[in-house]
Amino acid sequence: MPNTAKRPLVIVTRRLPDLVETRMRELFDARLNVEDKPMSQADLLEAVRVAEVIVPTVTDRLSAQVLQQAGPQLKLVANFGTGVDNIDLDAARAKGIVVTNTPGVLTEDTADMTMALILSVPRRLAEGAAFLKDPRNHWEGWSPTWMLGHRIYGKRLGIIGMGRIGQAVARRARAFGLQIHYHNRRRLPEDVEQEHEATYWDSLDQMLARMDIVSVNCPHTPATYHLLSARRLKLLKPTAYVVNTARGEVIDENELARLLEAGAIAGAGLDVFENEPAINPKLLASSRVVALPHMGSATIEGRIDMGEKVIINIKTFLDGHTPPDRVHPAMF
Ligand code: 8YV
Repeated sequence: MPNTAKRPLVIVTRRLPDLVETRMRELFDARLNVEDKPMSQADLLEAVRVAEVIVPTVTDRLSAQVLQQAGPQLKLVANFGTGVDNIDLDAARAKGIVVTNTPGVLTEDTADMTMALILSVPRRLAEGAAFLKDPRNHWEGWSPTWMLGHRIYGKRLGIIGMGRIGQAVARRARAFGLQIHYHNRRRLPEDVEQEHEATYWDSLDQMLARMDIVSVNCPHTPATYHLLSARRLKLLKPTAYVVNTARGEVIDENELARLLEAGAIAGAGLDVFENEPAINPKLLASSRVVALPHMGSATIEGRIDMGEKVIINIKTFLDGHTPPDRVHPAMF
């Protein structure tokens, strides 16, 4: 007897890996975005009016204004991504809409990208590669004082946000001989601190003034908006480097660009920006900056794992259980 039970309408806002989309089609009345054209505000409004489940990404703003217009049938927002700053969690809760995300499966990939930036910026990797690729340049061979960067081994790394990704960065950075320092909402348990040989700084100001490299690995929340404010960025040593693979909104991007242009900060490795996809042109023009288009978790394995987590969250919820990756506003 064919299963005629009406399948839930699941609207997926962006193109997902084939494997994931195929599975979704099998399980749900899945409305997919095969062109991968980002949804407009009007598309999002239409989606929340008809969908039982919506699967947004970082490019979809589910603001209070959008969620307030959601129909009574919308019960779950299953975010394709760990960061949920694209969703107004309080508005979702007020509408009785459950929100889930995809933590854990992109931790190692994002930590790898963070480490790649920590290694590449001080050593001017992108500059050297770009020099050879530019046909206008003529390399005359090795020189003792050319393209000199700064040593990474033995330097002080300050991690802001010592969650899954922050700790995965610490593991990698220790292997490169970096000293681990961190600032976090709460101090880590002693055994975890010891595991990372990490020094806790209750004062972010004091940590910033003493670090050689600062890595932003905290979520973007009202409390972390411009955590690296203009005032705090000025605390950094002129030889310091800033790396951000979390969210651009955590840093005052215009001030960072100004300080880099003035030579008051040595360099930056940025995978995220305050107003993506717009990027302060000074950052792109600066040879001190390695800028990447939000690729932190951009591995096929990672994106398939994220999709599978979304499917598990939806199925568990539809089966009447609490999804494994339910997000509570208090978590952020
Ligand atoms: C995602 C990310 O690819 O998970 C996150 O928070 O920033 C990226 O890994 C993006 O959010 C997709 O929505």
